[in-house]
Amino acid sequence: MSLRSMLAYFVLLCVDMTPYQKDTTLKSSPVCKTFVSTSVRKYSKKTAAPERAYDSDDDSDSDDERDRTPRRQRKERGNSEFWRRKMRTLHGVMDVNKDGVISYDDFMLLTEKFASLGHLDAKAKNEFRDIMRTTWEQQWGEITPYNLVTVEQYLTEMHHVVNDKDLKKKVHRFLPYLYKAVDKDRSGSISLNEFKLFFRCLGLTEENAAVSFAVIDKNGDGQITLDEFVKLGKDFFVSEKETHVSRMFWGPLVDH
Ligand SMILES: [Ca+2]
Ligand SMILES: [Ca+2]
Repeated sequence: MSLRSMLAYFVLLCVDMTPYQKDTTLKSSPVCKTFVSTSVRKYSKKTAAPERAYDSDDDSDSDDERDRTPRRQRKERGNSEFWRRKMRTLHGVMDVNKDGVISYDDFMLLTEKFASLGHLDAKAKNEFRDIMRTTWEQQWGEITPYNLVTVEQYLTEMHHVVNDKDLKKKVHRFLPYLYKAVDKDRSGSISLNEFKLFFRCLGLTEENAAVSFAVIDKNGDGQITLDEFVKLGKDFFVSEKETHVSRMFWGPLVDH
């Protein structure tokens, strides 16, 4: 018997024995164990469903994990102080004029800042304004002077959203619009300079922008794609893991 056929025989033996491993001494063979576990891993890899575009890689709060958890064991989301800090941070960032509420005025002020700091011409400015209007409507609904969102309202609303199966899927729907607005030169990707300009308009520093950019640009190619932007932006809303990098999406978190 050649060495190759001996090896093949041994491998077959390992596979054949796996259902009976409990009763054999072969189960403790490290070679066999390694082979079997590698095969299982390879098999799982091949047959696993493709990763859902915007689901987190390492976020234990992912939909998949929750779907496998019996209903009675599921924990309500959005009760941790960490999650509340994140939402207060985003509220503060979106409140561009810092009057304590998010309103359409904030979005128009952001448009003005972006247009003037980014030297947008009239056409580009109009496009930016249209995108910001759509972004507002997607996230906040009606454009009226009475549509003002306080921090407490925002926390209550977002708590409801992340605990509602259907609403949670839409939590990130404004992000593609925002992405389009930040992609100033319409190249289809966001450069560090575009991102810095965006952060500057939100009252954040270039250093804040560089940190957030680095974590959002997951493949490190120096450009943020729509997928990278939406994926991490969605994780910001749904993850309760303090170690998850999505916490840096909107700059440093407020203290309390
Ligand atoms: Ca405001
Ligand atoms: Ca990238």
